[in-house]
Amino acid sequence: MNLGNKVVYQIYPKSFQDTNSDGIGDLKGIIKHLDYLEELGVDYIWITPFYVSPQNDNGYDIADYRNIDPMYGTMEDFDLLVKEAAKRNIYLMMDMVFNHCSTRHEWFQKALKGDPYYRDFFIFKKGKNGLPPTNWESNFGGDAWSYLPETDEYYLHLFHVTQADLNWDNPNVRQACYDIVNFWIDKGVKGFRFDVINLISKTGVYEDDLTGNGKKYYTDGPRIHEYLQELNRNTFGRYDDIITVGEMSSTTLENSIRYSNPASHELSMIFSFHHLRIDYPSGNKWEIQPFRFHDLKKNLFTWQREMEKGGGWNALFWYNHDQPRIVSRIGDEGKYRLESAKMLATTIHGLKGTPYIYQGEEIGMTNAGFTDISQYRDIESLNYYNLMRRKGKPEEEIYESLRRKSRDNSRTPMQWDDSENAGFSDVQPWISVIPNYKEINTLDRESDNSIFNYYKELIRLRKTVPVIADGTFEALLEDDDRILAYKRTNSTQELYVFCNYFPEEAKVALSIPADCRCILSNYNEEIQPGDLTLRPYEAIMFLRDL
Ligand code: TEU
Ligand code: CA
Repeated sequence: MNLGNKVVYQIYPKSFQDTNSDGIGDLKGIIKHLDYLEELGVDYIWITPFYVSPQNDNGYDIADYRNIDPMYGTMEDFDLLVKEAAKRNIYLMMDMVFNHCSTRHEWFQKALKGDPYYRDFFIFKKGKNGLPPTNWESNFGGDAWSYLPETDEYYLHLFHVTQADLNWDNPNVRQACYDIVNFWIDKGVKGFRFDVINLISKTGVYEDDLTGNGKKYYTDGPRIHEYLQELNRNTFGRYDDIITVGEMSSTTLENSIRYSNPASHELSMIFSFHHLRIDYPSGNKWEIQPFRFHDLKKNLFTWQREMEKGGGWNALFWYNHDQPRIVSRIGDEGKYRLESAKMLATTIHGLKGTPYIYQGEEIGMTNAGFTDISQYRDIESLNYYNLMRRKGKPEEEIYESLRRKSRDNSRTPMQWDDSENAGFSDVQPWISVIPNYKEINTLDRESDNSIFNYYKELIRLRKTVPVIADGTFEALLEDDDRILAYKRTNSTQELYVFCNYFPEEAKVALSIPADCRCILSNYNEEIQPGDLTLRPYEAIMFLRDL
């Protein structure tokens, strides 16, 4: 399959479209907008978890992997969604959360009752002198272990206390996961996104991490490649029309190549997050630091170059449901919202890999702008707020971090139109709508100049200009302080991409061949390839036939 000309659209169902007036998005809401997605031109929709779940982590805490949470609809709705999407050449990518399951899952419930078969599905350990077995921290803050007085033991949870880690070293756990994947394949699913999948192989060493938070004892663990190959062999690897992507938390380049090189028979591609560490180099996401443009270029370019060299494949993205909106983060959500949103899109959609668009990105949605803790819903954000309050951090500083970094920034309702609640629901939504929906909404696609139409054009170009899908990558102007630029080449074409990341003008210190023609400009102009000076947040793509 040619992964280079596919585009994936990510849907956070809870915030996409409500159709039964409970303030929560649902599967019928996705069906309602399939024409919109077809108009945009995407090939796959990745829908974040909508299985039965107590929703402590908005569905990433799964209690039953084979049923739809009634809040989202029924299996009939799901079957209809698959069918209606396929009519529009759109296929479903399901989110598989196999590092952990909800403590409400029957596996964990049986384990708690002492059933030895299910006890071995999880990681139970004795404490040490009244303390947890190790000093590891949960990714959401606080201990990674919770105490069970009944048996005087702790269980491991790398995320929320209600998300118990599964023991992948147990072959029964692996088989149970493969059966789930096959269940969804039989239902017509053509893609899988595997949540934090590089954390499933623990080293088996349970000791204090004296230099970190425990990550080194479970990231890219000793049997990870073996497990992914086994997963591939037993499930999607039997078909040639299924795509997969692994969410690879803090992985290395070397492993990224192995995970996604077709010769390893693991996954089609991976999400790595190094290019998003650009405003928190320390690794503490709540820290507020200026955006480091050179770090962004260095990380993006390194991954482009090295993945190409090693035969790996990148999933290309700016953000998802765990990250703030990119236009607010490194673009300009005010005066240059249109220009900067299009410029950022140009960077991603010209690169080598498979682009992902997160719902609302295609209309330039902004961060939430919440001002009170009562508006936040995300478990990580609430944990952070409570922990910091306890530590005595000034409230203003906590709010500033949340305002910039909270995962809720990208989880507010999709802004469909300028009617009440942005057309998302006719009742008060589960999380507040951003008041700017009156100006920022999908009705903008009636204007040629809209961000939506620009994304549509980027997708069309990827499907019609072969060098975008298959060209090699070469960085240009690497030391430039304002411009991100690169070149893609195949046997018949050259593509040049120039992006100005700043509100000041930037002179392009490079001349490109005179027979280049401009195929895209975020200022809507036919730009000539001569001496170039980029205007604020300007982006240009030039094509040359060889
Ligand atoms: O995210 C994994 C992950 O690395 C993030 O949770 C990250 O630690 C956090 O967002 C930093 O702010 C995946 C899902 O995308 C996320 O929504 C889930 O909460 C998490 O796994 C647990 O399943
Ligand atoms: Ca609903």
